[in-house]
Amino acid sequence: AFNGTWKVDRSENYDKFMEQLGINVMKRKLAEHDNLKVTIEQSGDKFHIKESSTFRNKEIDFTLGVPFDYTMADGTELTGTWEMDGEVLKGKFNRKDNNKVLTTTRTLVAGELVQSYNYEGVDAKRTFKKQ
Ligand code: MYR
Repeated sequence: AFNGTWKVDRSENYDKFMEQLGINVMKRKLAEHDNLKVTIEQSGDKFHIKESSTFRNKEIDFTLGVPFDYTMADGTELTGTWEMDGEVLKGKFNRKDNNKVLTTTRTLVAGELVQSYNYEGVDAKRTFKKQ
């Protein structure tokens, strides 16, 4: 059900979230307009993700429950795991530089893909429309 190409439509509190991550104001301004597009191909518990934005194009493979490394667009390295909880994808990642936890979820709401983010007490949300 997550399969498809999803284009970011709107963000909530994303600037505050990035600020909490320590991303400087110039990068945050650019990131607000990153035109993020995520293509998700799921087969069983394996996912292939194509991420495209004004920053980069990147492909990621992971298996539910199996830890993997991911580098954020600002260069921050994470390691962690996605798991499925009912209809919700739940991700728990640790920053490699300070070991702090970043959690994220993906869920389908009324035909849109909603991704939530939390880092050190700050929540954000980005909503994607199917292309
Ligand atoms: C994926 O499933 O798309 C790959 C793994 C994603 C890991 C967590 C993503 C957190 C992204 C935070 C963006 C911070 C702003 C630069």
